[in-house]
Amino acid sequence: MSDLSHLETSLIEAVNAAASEAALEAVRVTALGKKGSVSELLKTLGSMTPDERKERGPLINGLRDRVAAALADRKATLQEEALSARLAQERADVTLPVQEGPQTRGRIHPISQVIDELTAIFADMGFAIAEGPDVETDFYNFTALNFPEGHPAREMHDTFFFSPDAKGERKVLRTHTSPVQVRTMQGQKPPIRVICPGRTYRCDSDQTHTPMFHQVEGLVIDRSAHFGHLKWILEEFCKAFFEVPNVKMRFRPSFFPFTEPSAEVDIQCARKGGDIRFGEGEDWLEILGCGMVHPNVLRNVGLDPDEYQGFAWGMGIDRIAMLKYGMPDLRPFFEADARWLSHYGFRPLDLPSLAGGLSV
Ligand code: 2NL
Repeated sequence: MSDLSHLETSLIEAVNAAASEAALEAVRVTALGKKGSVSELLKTLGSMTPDERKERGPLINGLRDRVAAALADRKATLQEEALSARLAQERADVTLPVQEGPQTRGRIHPISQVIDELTAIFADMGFAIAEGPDVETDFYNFTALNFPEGHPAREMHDTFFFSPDAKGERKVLRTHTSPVQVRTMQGQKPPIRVICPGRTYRCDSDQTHTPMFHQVEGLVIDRSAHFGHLKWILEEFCKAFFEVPNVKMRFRPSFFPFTEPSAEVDIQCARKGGDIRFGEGEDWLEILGCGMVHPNVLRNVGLDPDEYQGFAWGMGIDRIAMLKYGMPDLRPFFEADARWLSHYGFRPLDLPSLAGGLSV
């Protein structure tokens, strides 16, 4: 028996001396592996007499169980020590800001943001959104809007013309969103209250003009819609959009072929340094054009000017976006520069609403 207890002592010592899981595995193989010392002892049981086996069996099995238990113990201890060492070394600073993942890194372009803001404001006043094609016929872009054939106003628009088609018709890239309102008036009966935001095109490119830009136009047609309603709507819009409690507005007589009378509208502002603020100060800034829909336009869409009247207005989205969000240059709007967008863009889940704030 002393040979067994001798073996046990030396194996247990080796187990407890193992300094790593790899060293411990080596000890396990020398004892319990296929050719291990304990396994070899177990093999001898087969050739013993029943009496011998009765005596040696429990001793050898006991030895195997105690060695296996010591191995398991040591393994647990080594794993615990390794974990404590890692925990002591790898520290997480829970006060660090959470890194932005791809889901939150995306940004809404300022033009999309401003269109969402316009939509929230005018939807609250009962307006619907209307859209139409970018490629238009001469009729929808000009003729229906009271531009006479060959009238110089057609040249004023720096129109992009397509080559004439088989029928000799020359399509255009729309120079304003007014064709959408013409289609709306043809397609539904008054009362009509729509705004039409969208892309517009003019062959013009410099510091303050890009060949593609964005416009929003509004249109109201009813039996008694008048200039007083127009002024109220524009005033409410300016207060809501620029997020100020009051703003003075100035209506100057102007000319558009599609409205009569027509006006250009300035809003009160204060210029301090490079900064501009609305609803205060003594300066004026032009932001839109408007007027009463010309009787010829009503006739062109099949409405009787003696029964119906209305008003319309139009303004540049890019321009009011620059004014509101202090962007000095128009060109980066269309350069798809991710650094510019991460600076001037908006978080995708901060949807503008009148209740929650337009630009929080
Ligand atoms: C401007 C001026 C304006 C309109 C657009 C319009 C549309 C129809 C009938 C009558 Cl269908 N008018 N639109 C009216 C006045 C001015 O835009 O300076 N835009 C940037």
